[in-house]
Amino acid sequence: MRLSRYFLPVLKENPAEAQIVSHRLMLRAGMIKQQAAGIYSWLPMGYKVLKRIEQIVHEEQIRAGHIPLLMPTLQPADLWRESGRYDDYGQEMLRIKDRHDRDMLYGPTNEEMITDIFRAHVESYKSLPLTLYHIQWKFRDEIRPRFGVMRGREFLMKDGYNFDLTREDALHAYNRHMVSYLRTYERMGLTAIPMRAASGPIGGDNTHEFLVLADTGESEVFYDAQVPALKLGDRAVDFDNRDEVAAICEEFTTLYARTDETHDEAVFNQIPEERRCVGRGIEVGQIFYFGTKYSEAMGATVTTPDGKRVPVEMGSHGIGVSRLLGAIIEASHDDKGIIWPEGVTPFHCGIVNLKQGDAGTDAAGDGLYKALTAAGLDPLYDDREERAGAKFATMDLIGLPWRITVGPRGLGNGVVELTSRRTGESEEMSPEAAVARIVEIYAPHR
Ligand code: 5CA
Repeated sequence: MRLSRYFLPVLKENPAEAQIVSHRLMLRAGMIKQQAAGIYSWLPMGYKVLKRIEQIVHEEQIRAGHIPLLMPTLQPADLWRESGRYDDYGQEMLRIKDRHDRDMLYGPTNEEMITDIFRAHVESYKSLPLTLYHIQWKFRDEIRPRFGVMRGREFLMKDGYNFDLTREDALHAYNRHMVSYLRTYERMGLTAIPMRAASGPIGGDNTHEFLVLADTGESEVFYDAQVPALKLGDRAVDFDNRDEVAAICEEFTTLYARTDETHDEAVFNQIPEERRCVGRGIEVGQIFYFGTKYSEAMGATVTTPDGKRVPVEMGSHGIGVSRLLGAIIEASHDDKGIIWPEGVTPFHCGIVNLKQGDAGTDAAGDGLYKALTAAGLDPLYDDREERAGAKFATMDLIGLPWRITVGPRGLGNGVVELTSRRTGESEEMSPEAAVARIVEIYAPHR
């Protein structure tokens, strides 16, 4: 994309309404625009990052054997009357009437609807195990929407639902989600720690939240200092292998890590004092096992191998897709702006032309742009008639991890400059070598 033709409405001033750095930077970098409390338009660059995050979520869900579908945002109230949650959900649920005076709602989650789909189409244990998921907008009429996309009213969630014959099978699905989430967050450059949590309105007795450590997080967290160092890395995981998946979950959940809801001071105090950490975290996902809570209420049953009919075992699993943009920025920024991890960056690399209008630099900038594009990458070429300082400030603000700077002086020596946004370090090299380096950097991310 050529910046001269793009729509990147950056703000010079700090927006007064933003209390935390991620909200401030998303507004300043022209990624979102508020339309009502907790409701945002996703401007082109924000939308691009949202799509990159969605793509990673899809890839990791599919890797774990889960199947995508798409359910609507609007739901009939009657489904929720069946589960008993229509009255329980309270004022967080946005209730709507259609022209026939029928009660509808904007879905805050989809346990009821997915159970309805299941009972309409599945009869036998032979169709199990089954995990269906979607990435769809949700609405929760939060009492205090704040921090931009972090606590919105309308927000994008990946929600998945497993259907299994036995409790053991459902617990394997739970573990499978835990492991696939670990890789999902790691690909986004995040350390998200699974912490034992409380289940709230979803229900069930087994649940973990995934928390990204950040001072601006809404949850208080207590953990062993060794936990954040745990990494899944590029281990190949066989998601059908129960023991292997369970062993990984054990590795990640044995050391102490809990939210304030489940914190136990006595157990915490058994950790050596120098390893006891108290901090704050952003909840970027949660997994639940709730057994037959919805299937019993809604009559979702399957036949067993010996011909009985039993309610199907279930769990649900959510990732806060739009919240993740805020969480990633909270975890990765400096005083100049955002620093995108390679896995989610809106553009792979920026190209700054220091002397727009000069035949030599224009040709070199165009050449780099074409070469990167031809290599399947997505560069952002700052070809505006602007001062160098303004161009650098924009690049630093929007946070592309790599920048190639093209100027007449370097070109005189046959070189351009490749700069890392994270370290600020620059290296001179030929334009061809710079392209080759960017291609190499992104190879693991494609
Ligand atoms: N049905 C279950 C799992 S699919 C469920 O709704 N879980 S949840 O309530 O924990 O939501 C899943 C994730 O959505 C949360 O971990 C959080 O990251 C995100 N989320 C929840 N509320 C909001 C909100 N108001 N704004 C942005 N993200 C949110």
